[in-house]
Parts: sequence; C-alpha cells; structure tokens
Amino acid sequence: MVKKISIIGSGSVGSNLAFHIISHLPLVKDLVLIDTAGDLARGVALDLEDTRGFLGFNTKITGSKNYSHIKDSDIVVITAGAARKQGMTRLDLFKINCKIVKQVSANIKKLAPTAIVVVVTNPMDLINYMVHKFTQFDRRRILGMGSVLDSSRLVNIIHQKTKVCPDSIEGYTFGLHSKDMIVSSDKIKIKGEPITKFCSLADLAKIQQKVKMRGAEIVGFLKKGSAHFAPSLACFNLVQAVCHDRGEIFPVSAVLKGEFGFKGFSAGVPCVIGREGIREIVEFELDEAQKQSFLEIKKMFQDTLR
Ligand code: LAC
Repeated sequence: MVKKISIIGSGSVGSNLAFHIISHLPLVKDLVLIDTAGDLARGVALDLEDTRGFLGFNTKITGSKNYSHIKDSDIVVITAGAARKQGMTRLDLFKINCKIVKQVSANIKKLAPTAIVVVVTNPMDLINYMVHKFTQFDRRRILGMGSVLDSSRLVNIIHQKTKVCPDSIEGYTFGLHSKDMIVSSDKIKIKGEPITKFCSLADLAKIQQKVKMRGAEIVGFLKKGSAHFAPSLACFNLVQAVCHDRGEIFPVSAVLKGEFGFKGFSAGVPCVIGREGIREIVEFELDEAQKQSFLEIKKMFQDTLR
C-alpha cells in the first residue's frame, strides 16, 4: 500500500503532479513537496491544501526545502533540475542536472531506501541511468517517464490527423525521450488495424516527425520553461500504476541488462508496472532500424558518460 509520496522539485511539473495526486489518490496519507529554491515548496503546498474544501481529501501536504521530510516515502518523483530553454537540447542540460540529481539521489538513498523512484528530469534517459548509479537501487525500482509522455503526444497527433477517437488508438514510442525517439508503425494500431488503413504513408511520416519535435515545438512557443500539463499527467499515470498494482503496461525508461540484446544504458521499453516498480520488461524482436537506433543510444551513453 502506498502511503507516502514525495516530489522533488516544485515547479510546474511537480506542483501539477501533486494536484493530480490529491485529486485522484485519496488513500495517500502523506504528500511531500521539496524544493531548494527559497520557500517555493511551502507556498505551493499551502495553495494545494486550500483545494481541500472543494476536493475533500485527507492527505497531509508538506512543503519544505528540507529533505528530512521525505523519510520513508514509498514513491519519490524527481522533477528537480533546470528546464530547457529555446535552442537547447536535453543533452545540454545533462551536466547541470546530473549534479542536482546526485544530491537528490544521496538523500533518497539515505532517507527513503525502499522507495520506487520516478525520474522526470532531463535528459531523462541519461538522468534515469545516473539515479540508478547514484542510489544503487535495484533497477526495477527506477522508472523514467519520457516515453509515457511521448506516447500520449503520439496518440494526440494521430487523432488530429485521422479524427479517430483517442480511446481507439493504441501506440507508443520507445528508445530515447528526445528527437531520436523510435516511432515505429508496427507499434501503432487503430482497433487492432495498421495505421496505414487510416492515413497515407506520407501522413504517417509527418505524424512521426511531429511527435519527435513536439517537446521542442512547445519550448519554442512558451519562451520560458517547457511543457508541464502532459508531462505531469504522464508522471501521474506511472505513480498511479504503482499505487494500484494492476500490471498496467507503459513504455518506461529502464536500465537494460541484456534485454533486447543491450545493456549499460537506460531507454524506454514496454514494462509491466506494479507496486514493486518494473514487474517485467516486455521484450520483442527489434527490426534492423530499431536495432540501429539502440546502437546509437548505446553510443550516446558511452560518449556522454566517458
Ligand atoms: C518535453 C520535456 C518535458 O518533452 O522533455 O516537453
């Protein structure tokens, strides 16, 4: 049973995630928001608390800059870190955010040693791998959120093109949470039928390209900060999947240890999610293009971490 959830970083993603938790997971007893920036987390916590009169939850909400409050959390979500500015790649963020996450990981390891950790901080797959390294937690307890977000973007963009109800569209992206993500037509079905029954090959190529560039497109329009509505909901879906322990399947960034023939990096792959985190990685045969993409991910990890 998940009783305590902590969110590190109280920016737009962290605070929206907190709102989803108090709105939809009434059995969570403790919700903690941590932010090292002044009294931000305290302010956010008070604002969230004031929705109690409308929502009627019992959850205790704590906002603080002091990590001691995360003690014995069942789930810790890491959203802390600098967000992308226009023209920046997620990789540009690696150095800054790796430093931040090193400290965060040390606190989680010390204070919440049995927690499931959900990683949001960009560059998400690299940071997810580093959290595994820093905490030394079993890799099944470290879940990177990126492809969950990209998959919702994929469904949205397919809906825009085909006008089919989103509930009838099943599809996911995998590999990296970056413009090099893998958007394969064999992982997209509309009521079990191939997407090419609903749009032309040229349209499919446009959909694939649009999904890959969606995060950057939003950053370009926002000017300040990056997307948060869809990212916080993606994150909430993972938190909820852990709480409900129903074996939902999400493309989660997981540290690979031989699955798909690869090891030594983290990438989005379909995973069965339960109370223990990743219950199972769902393997499938990679085609040649997908294998090539995985080789490139491996090389990117080697180049960046060397
Ligand atoms: C995005 C950021 C959150 O894709 O990575 O919008």
